[in-house]
Amino acid sequence: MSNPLANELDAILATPAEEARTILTRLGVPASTLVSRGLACSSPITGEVIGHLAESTQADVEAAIARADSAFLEWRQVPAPRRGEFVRLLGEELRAAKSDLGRLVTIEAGKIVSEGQGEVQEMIDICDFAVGLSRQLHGLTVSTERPGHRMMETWHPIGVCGVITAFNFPVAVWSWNAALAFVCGNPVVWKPSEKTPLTALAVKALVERAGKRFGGIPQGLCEVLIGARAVGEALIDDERVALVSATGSTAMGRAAAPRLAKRFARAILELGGNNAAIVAPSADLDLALRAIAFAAIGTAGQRCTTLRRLIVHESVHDKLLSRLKKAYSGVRIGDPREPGVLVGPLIDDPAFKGMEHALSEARSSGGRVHGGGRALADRFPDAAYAHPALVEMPSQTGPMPRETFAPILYAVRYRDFDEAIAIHNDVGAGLSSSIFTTDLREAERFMSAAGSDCGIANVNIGPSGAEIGGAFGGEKETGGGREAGSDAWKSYMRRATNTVNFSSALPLAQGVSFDVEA
Ligand code: UN1
Repeated sequence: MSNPLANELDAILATPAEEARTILTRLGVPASTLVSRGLACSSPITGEVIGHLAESTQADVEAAIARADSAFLEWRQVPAPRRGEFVRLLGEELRAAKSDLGRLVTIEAGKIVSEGQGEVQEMIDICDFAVGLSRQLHGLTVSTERPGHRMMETWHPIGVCGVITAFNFPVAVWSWNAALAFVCGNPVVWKPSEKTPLTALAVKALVERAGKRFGGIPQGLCEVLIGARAVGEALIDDERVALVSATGSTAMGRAAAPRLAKRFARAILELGGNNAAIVAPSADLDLALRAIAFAAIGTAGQRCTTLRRLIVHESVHDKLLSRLKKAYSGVRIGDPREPGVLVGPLIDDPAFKGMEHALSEARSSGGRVHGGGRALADRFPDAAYAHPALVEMPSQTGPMPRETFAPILYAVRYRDFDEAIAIHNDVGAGLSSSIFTTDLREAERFMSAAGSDCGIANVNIGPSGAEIGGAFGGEKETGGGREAGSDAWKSYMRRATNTVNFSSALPLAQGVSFDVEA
């Protein structure tokens, strides 16, 4: 059936591929970067190919790491506030390019316009944060037991930082790592997801612009590698890469972690989440409903912080679920560039199949599925649009304990608060969590040592949409890494403990005496 509004919009909007190419040129990516063979870059909006990129060969990886390694020798000597000035300029470039880069995120990752713009805003925010930090990379002085001595901690740049990012936050996650790495004195070698390499190249062009305005940055300070798993593995296994920050699935982290451990490299892992919200009897349901909808349906369920499990008190369960079903059925799915659309496409067909598989498993485990299934198949035959699904589960079984990277929200009932916490924590992942309650005791218990076991525990807001001021990451199968705010910068530096004797005696610690005749 033809939809007149959709047809009209089709006429106004250029195809994603046309738009992407125009934006890339405007952002300074040479047209010759797109070649006729190699890695196909497509837009999930229509499934059409935007262009191809030459994949980095082993020799390219080797050369990029070598350049980064020599950039390190230079960059670590630049005073940190001066390094901050470079990041300030990068923030300026991002401000100027926000609308274009955000649009490219929409085209390449499929998120709606305001989320694409929001992702670039997150980059700007972390740049601002890092600029301030560049004047506060502070150590401690520590009281020493030895007279005439001073003991202190000094923080030094750690070396080349490898950053592996996922398709769903194709640029922001790089910036959380890179802005800190740069001010901390480190070069960055970035392997973006092979599903979203164009946004990475656009960011690299902006880094180069900032570098020129800075008066030149060392060659190799910001490298981008194009390719899939083999490229990531080369980065992970290279002795010159001091730290690898990797965002992706728990399966990816399980493969990466032992390889990094084998060579004692530092790892910042930000892996799967299976985030839940507890909805207590006293919850403000109007507020909870809006928060739940954004957290579960937003970004088409493809955030690592997406809300995937609802644990609802039996007294409010039916009321909340019936309102949610209504919200789910009214949500507009479509081309994420169109105003009013709240749900864009899934990244690709395997993602849709994963969703279908989880839903059929939920059905066989006694779940009642509302929604789900393919959407807009006529209009976008080569893309993967899905109706978000709400699933009433008899208990936390079937697919519910694991993460499916799609818009599926499972709901179970609880009777008492301890039971809710037990269900909440009884999954492998430990990224983000929420409670909706107006009962102070419940809120505090949820955030206490005996409450949520996640890296993020929120009250009366959903689990997604974290801002950069707080350290971001989670426990258990989420990998334990922390990026962005708070004191996450310490991961990008090595700490030296320095003890200085300014006396002419040589007292030994712990009262040890060791007198040699000299
Ligand atoms: C991710 O999905 O990998 O908290 C990161 C949020 C965002 C970041 C998500 N600021 O939802």
